[in-house]
Amino acid sequence: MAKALIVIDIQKDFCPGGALAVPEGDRIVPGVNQLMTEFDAVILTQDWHPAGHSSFASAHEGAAPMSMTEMPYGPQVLWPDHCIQGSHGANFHADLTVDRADLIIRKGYNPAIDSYSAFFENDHTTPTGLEGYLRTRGLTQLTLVGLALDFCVNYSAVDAAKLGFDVTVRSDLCRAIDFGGSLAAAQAAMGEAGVTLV
Ligand code: VGL
Ligand code: ZN
Repeated sequence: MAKALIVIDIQKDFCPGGALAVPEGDRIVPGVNQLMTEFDAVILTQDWHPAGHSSFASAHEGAAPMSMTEMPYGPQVLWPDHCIQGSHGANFHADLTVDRADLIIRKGYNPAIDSYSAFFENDHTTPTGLEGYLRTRGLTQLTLVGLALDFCVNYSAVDAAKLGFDVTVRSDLCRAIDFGGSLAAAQAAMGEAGVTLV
């Protein structure tokens, strides 16, 4: 049984000054770097959208950022443009120890579907391939950290638990957007799925 640290979306656009800044998003970087030394494998995820992505408010006429829409796969928050492939804001935070990563998995590249989870797109069926990578390497104990606790960390943790992995979320090494009750809903969803929140 090997242990993997999964570091969710610690990118410039999710840190103060970025396009979709998570309050104090940058504060977790030193602790995450330090935690990397305790794991058999370190995996980074990178939100990676094409320009004009369907999760951007700018792609929907008259829609304001942070409003809701209905997609064929369910309700979707419309975000400000962020993490556009190859852009400055899509880069990892400059102080994150990227060299320690065995795998960098990108998500959100499908123009028609958002992907909060590191395991499945928001249709909850299209896989990213991460499950197969973890299973073939025997990485069954997962610890998740990163941004944002109430969106990508939450969706990733719930999917991992449903897939049968042993999942811990280090909430001290996460920060939340906390929009419209999203943090409380995320905490409840993770608890229900059997995720250990510490
Ligand atoms: C995220 C909103 C949109 C996240 C990504 O990393 O939590 N949130 N895209
Ligand atoms: Zn995104």
